[in-house]
Amino acid sequence: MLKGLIFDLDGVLTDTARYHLSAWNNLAKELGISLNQDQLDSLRGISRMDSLELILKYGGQENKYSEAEKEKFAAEKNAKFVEQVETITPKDILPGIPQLLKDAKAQNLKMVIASASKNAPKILNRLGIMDEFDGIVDPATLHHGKPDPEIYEKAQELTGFKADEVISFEDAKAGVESIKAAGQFAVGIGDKELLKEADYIVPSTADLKLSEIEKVFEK
Ligand code: B16
Ligand code: MG
Repeated sequence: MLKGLIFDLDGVLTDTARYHLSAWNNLAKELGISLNQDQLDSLRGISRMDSLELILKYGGQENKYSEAEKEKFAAEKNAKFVEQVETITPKDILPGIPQLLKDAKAQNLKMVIASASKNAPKILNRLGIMDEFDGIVDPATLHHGKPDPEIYEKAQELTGFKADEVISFEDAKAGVESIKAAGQFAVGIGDKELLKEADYIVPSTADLKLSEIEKVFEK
C-alpha cells in the first residue's frame, strides 16, 4: 500500500538546472574549458564536487589543482548559483506539482525530499512549499552521490516506511538508478530512452497524475 512520496528537487519541483548549468559554464570558461551540451547535461543531479571533478576531467585538467583550489572553485560557482536562487518565487514551481502535492496531502501521504543540493532548504523556502514536506535528507551526511542508493535509502528512513510503500520522483538518469538500487518504485520525468529504468515515465511534470501512477504502482 502506498504510504509515502520521495521527491528530487531540481528538475522535479522546480527548474534550477539552468542556474546550475550557467554557473558551471562560467566557471569552466574561467578555467579555459569549453563544455558541449552533452557534457553540461551530464551534470544534472550530480553533487557539487562530483560536478567539478567531471568538468576538470572534460578539460583534461583532473590532476591540475589542489583540494583547496577545488573547494575555492566550487564556492565561487555556488555563490553565482545562490545569487540566482534569490530570484526564485512560488511561480517557479513546475506545472502539475501543486496538484500532485494537493492529491498527496488529501491521501495523508508522507513527503520527503531527496535532493543532492545543499541549497534545497533555501530553494524550498523561496518556492513557499517548505512546510509541505515531512523531512529533507541532509546531503552533507552522504558518503556517495547518485546513482548510489544512499540518498533514497535515507529518504525512505525519514518516511519510516518500507521500500515497497513509497514512490520516488526523478528527472536525472543517475537519480532513477539510485531509486531502483534502493528497491523503490521510480517515476521518471523526461526522456523515455534516457530514463528507461524507471517504472513509470512521463515527458514533463505537467503529465504527473497521482491516481494514474498509483494504478501502475499497485499492479
Ligand atoms: P548544490 P537535485 C542537484 O539537485 C542538481 O541537479 C545538480 O546540478 C547540483 O550540482 C546538485 O544538486 C548539488 O547542488 O551545489 O546546490 O549543493 O536534482 O538532486 O535536486
Ligand atoms: Mg534532479
